[in-house]
Amino acid sequence: MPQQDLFESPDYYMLDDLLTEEQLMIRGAVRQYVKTEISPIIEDFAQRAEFPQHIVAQLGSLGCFGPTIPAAYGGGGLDYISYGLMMQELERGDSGVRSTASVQGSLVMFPIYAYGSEAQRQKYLPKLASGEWLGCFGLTEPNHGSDPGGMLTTIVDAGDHYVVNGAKQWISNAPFSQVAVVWGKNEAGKIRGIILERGMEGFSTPTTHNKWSLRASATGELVFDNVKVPKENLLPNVEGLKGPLGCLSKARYGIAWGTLGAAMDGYDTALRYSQQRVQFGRPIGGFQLQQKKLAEMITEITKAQLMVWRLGVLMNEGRATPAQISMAKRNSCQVAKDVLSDARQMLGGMGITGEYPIMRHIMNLESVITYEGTHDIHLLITGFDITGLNAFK
Ligand code: TGC
Ligand code: FAD
Repeated sequence: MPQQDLFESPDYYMLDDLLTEEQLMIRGAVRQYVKTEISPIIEDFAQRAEFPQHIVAQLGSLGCFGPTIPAAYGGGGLDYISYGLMMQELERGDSGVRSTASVQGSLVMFPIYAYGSEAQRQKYLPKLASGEWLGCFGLTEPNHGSDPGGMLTTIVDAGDHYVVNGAKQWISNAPFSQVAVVWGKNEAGKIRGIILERGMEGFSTPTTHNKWSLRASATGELVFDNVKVPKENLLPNVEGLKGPLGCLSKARYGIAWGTLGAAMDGYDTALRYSQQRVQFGRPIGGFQLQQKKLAEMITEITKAQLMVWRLGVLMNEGRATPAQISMAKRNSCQVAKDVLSDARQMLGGMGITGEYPIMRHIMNLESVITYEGTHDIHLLITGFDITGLNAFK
């Protein structure tokens, strides 16, 4: 059985002073939800590699889907720091839970809101916001991951409908989704987005098995075999790679906050363990080597907290650049990986068990550091931004 969830978030620089009453209340509500509904079940679901499908409705009623989408469409109408705090708390519970919310809010609801017709907004957004429907986002293909611009999926105009052909791989939520936002090329080679629904003939979502990471999140393929899609399902207001990349900016921002939640959980667990675990007649937290680990963990977490808070302010002002978001996503992933690796060592043998969340977080982060742009790709985005020289191709 996992330990009781006693999590307290570290706040070494009193950053809570920078948060509004509303933001603190939202964080508190999601934290409480994670303690009561996620922590008691998540280890078992991860061990069984099963998606806890019942959390979709719970996350919807808590307002975790599309928190920045206007309330008129079922969203929360909240600011970006509130959104970040929600992702932090969800990922503190499990990266897969945060993934479910990131995909639904930033990768499915956002494109329908930002690029969709009014009819599409009315039809899809309220059901996605409430969790009645789950959505997924199909960009990556078997032969085009970091280089999505080379995608082979096609969306061809067939008169009174479109025909979609191709395949997407590594798609979060796919096996349980009612709705898929899919990116493909038209006859002119231009990237367009289109909404597919479960049940369309020729559309299937096979599950991806044998993952050692994100085991409590469902991953699958999207296979399109001459799928006939109504004309009104095309997203009318965007063309080109900037469409899907614009969605990724929102999701990457959420991950920058989210992975810090996992890091905080590692630090909090290791700190508490070090005060209780006695070796050589003393709590191990009294040994210098363990204090070095804890001191470096809290230093890195504090630096990263400042970075994501400032990024949140820039997001709220509409001034954050994609490259700034890349930097924060990359940094938070690295901080989380380093903190959790040290935390695992501090727990000795107990660190590899499901009694504590550490090993599950470590495994999850191997996906998080890869999806939404790999660690290398985000470094190259920074390199391009500061030098003006493109090192991708
Ligand atoms: P490039 O020529 O640089 O850009 C094409 C157009 O896009 C614009 N753009 C952006 N727009 C908005 N937001 C961004 N973040 C943007 N980045 C670029 C750019 O200005 C340009 O616009 P325009 O008007 O000139 O056409 O494109 P490129 O082909 O050279 O590729 C650049 C690169 C490598 C950075 C990009 O393709 C990339 O980011 N690759 C990584 C792929 C990726 O992140 N895939 C994620 C798949 S989804 C996922 O992983 C979900 S996991 C979900 C979960 O479970 O949480
Ligand atoms: P590749 O692009 O083949 O990269 C392999 C290696 O080469 C990496 O280290 C990369 O950094 C490096 N590399 C590539 N290009 C360069 C370069 N120019 N210079 C230097 N190094 C380079 N995608 C979706 O569309 N929707 C989803 O919901 C989704 N969910 C996912 C869930 C999970 C669990 C995982 C693991 C992935 C998910 N993805 C999703 C896909 C994810 O975005 C891709 O895996 C990721 O973008 C990397 O693509 P790739 O796996 O094809 O790796």
